[in-house]
Amino acid sequence: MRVIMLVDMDYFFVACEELRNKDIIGKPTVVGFDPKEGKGRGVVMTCNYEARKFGIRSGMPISMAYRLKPDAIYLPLDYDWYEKVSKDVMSVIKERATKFEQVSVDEAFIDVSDKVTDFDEARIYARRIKDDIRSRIGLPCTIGVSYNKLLAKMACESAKPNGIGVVTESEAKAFLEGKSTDDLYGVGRKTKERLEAMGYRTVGELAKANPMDMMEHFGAFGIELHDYANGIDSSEVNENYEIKSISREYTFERDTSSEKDVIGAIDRLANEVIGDVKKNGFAFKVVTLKIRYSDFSEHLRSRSIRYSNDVREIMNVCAQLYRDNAEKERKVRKIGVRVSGFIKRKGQKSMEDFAK
Ligand code: DCP
Ligand code: CA
Ligand code: CA
Repeated sequence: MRVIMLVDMDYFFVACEELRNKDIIGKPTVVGFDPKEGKGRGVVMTCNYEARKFGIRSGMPISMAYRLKPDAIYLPLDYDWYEKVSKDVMSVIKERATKFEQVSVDEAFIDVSDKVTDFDEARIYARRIKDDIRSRIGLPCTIGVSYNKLLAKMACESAKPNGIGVVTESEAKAFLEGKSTDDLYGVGRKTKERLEAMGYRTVGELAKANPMDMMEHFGAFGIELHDYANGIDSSEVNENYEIKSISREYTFERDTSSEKDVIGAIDRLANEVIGDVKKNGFAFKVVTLKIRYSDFSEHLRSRSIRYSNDVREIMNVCAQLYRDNAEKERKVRKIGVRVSGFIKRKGQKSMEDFAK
């Protein structure tokens, strides 16, 4: 039996603000762009449930939120703080998981199949995780529990806020039946409209669709949708693997003692390395040069710098390391350039794109 959970923090950014400012607890609070007395541009990133009572929602123009509740508390975004809290939350969740997959700042899937024997135990286990997060971090969350990711996510949505939602195999059909199609993973406004045009309004109706029909309209995604509607999702909780370093090596055709050759190789390698660094949205803190001599002995030299994603930084540090450390009388066979000590650079996050 598989037991999958989705842990999602409640009203996350505002909850983070509450952690460091007890005065706002219980009062309608919005995190987002400055409303400037209703003239502000930009959107609401999130708001607490008190603010939601007035109709305020994530993604809504901040000016509209202001019209709905001008005397709510409006706070600016502080990603650094939310990310710090997020890290702490994730490490608490991870401790209880066999497999762990973070899906956003405030949300993670875990596989706990080998921690419990049935869904009664799973509910108790979820309660323990919830209590851990409450007592160690001080924040509320909601946990969805089921036998696959799709239903764990949906169970979580239904149990918000501050809840635990369990959907067992025997409950799945009834749970799904009345849901709207856009409650299914991957169904947005457009797909929902297309499904409606085909006569499917609820998940229950979609479950009875002819899979071939779905295939014709949506391709492989159609089959997936039909599976989802029937509570079928075999995807695994994927452990996020973390990139620790990025490196490239170059072996000279003929061993060399020419500084010009070595620096030239360093520059080319640095250019390749920086491509991967940027693709991942990283900045690095450590630069390492590896030198292998013709007798196969190897020397590694590293230097810590201020966070950077500048190719010239790699070139300069490596050139310096080479000049300071290389044994000039020996011939070099191979050169390696490596960067490590990453942080994700800002401006690479989808939520910031969303904020623009
Ligand atoms: N967020 C964002 N951009 C979005 C949606 C959300 O930057 N389009 C941010 C603000 C949220 C956080 O991510 O606090 C988590 O998003 P959720 O969708 O999980 O929403 P909340 O945690 O705010 O509320 P809920 O209690 O409904 O989960
Ligand atoms: Ca959340
Ligand atoms: Ca979330």
